[in-house]
Amino acid sequence: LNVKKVHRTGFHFQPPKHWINDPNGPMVYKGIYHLFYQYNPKGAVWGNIVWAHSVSRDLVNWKTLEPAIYPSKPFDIRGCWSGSATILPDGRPVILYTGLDKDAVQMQNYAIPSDMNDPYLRRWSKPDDNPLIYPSKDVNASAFRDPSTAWFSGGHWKTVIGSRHHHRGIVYMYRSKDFKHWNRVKHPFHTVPNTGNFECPDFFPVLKAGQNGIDTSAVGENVRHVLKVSLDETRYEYYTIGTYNPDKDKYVPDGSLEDGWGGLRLDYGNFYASKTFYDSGKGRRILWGWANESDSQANDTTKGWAGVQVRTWKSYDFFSQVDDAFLSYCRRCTFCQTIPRTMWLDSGGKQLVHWPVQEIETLRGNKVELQNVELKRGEHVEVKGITAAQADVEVVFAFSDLSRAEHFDPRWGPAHRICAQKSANSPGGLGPFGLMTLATVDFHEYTPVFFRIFKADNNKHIILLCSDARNSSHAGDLYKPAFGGFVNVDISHGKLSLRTLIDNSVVESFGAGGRTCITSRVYPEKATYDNARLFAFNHGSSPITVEKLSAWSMKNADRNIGGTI
Ligand code: DQQ
Repeated sequence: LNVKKVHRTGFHFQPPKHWINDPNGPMVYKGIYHLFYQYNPKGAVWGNIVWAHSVSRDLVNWKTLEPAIYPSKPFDIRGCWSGSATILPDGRPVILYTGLDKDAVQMQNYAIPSDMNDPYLRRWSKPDDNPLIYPSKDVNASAFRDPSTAWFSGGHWKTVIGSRHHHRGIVYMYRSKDFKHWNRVKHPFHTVPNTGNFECPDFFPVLKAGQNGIDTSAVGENVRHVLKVSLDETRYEYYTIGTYNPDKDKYVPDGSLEDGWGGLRLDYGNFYASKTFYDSGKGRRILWGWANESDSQANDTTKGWAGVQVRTWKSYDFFSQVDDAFLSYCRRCTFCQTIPRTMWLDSGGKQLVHWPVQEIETLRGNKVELQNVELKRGEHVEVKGITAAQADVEVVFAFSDLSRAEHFDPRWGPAHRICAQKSANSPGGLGPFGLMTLATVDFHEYTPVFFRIFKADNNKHIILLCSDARNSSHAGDLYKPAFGGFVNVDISHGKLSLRTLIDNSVVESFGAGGRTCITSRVYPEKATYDNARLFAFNHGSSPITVEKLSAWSMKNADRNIGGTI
């Protein structure tokens, strides 16, 4: 397999070797963070899935422990798939996960720590009264998985599970008085036609005001609720914000901004199977996502322009032998988790905002700054003096003439399609301007992250953020999509901010303070290590100013097998 060392990440979570996928059961217990994740201990492709286990005191440096949950019982002999952790009121953690029996029937099991005095919770046991939830006849037993963190309200524990009926996505809710005996709530908690399977549902409260998080069981006047699902077919995730009635167990999503199936994307790039947890020590909600190499039906539409040869995950059958089709899907198989993000409700109440956890800043090393650099049409400036292949960049762009924004035509279609049609090199009015990351000095390879500002018929401005991998690598047989998302932010003060974490094969960007996030996985051949450069650029006809740019070399995080934390 073509797993290249230069593409290993320096500070994104990645095991020393082999395949990883979904983050599972993240939690904090007695001051130690636990991250479990879907892992193949035997190879660099999906298969033999166990719950690998790592612990950390700062969400940055990790110690790898032995797998916590692996196939050993009739109720999980064919796989220990995704799930979540719940901290019970007396402080004990419980894991809910999906097990597959010998016939590949999917069911929900629980596991508890074998030794509560071990601060690392290395060993987990699966009590004999498993499975807790077996699929009833009217449930699709091959699409019944990924139990969420349970919450307690109205005298019951509740969890949601992803499923489908034919092509209709379904989130089921189950209720229990004692965490042992679970019954399905009659009405589906959420269901949408023509979506395909819902995976990894996550349901949690967010405070109406401020950036703090709140316990998963919180209800009341000061909170709204968020439901997120991962769509198996597109490999994208969507969320809605809505109102949850804990007595009737009904969730009613707001009719708000829509990118698809009535929801918004958490991240517009390589990001899947995400999961949040409440960090009780620091009072924040933290989001983990899997930075996969995904593909989507949506991206099929860009194929014509991009000439990218793509294959969908659909073509891979979980139960078949790994075949050529899969290997060509999994181009580099250097999957990792995104940087954990603190997440809160935007002050307008219509979307979530995320931002890399503050602790990641402890890896910042050498710093360089640019101030008030004007960039006229076609100009760029190099950010010298940092390790551009492994860096953290924060920049504020300023512009004065909003009248230069081009007219927006609604027929252009979704954001990613506009990013594919209007590349970083296609001159515009206001924009494209942004960062050229992982660039060779001659711009033969580069991954631009940039804004474009348009004006709609109603005189409102439309802001687009793109992260375009199409020129990221000379290697041919790669999935190199142009990703894009609209940014819902007021620009009347003439400024837009961007933060990008660059990590060898990851370009993880946060537009306008984390309102629109895009993660790109890229595999440059030449723009690696010291050959990678970083530039700020403007290809719009209107001049812009790099008001302030701060960039730091990023040190490696410690992700050792041994060691202490
Ligand atoms: N990955 C797990 C499933 C989940 C899927 C299997 C999402 O539990 O639905 O590895 O990536």
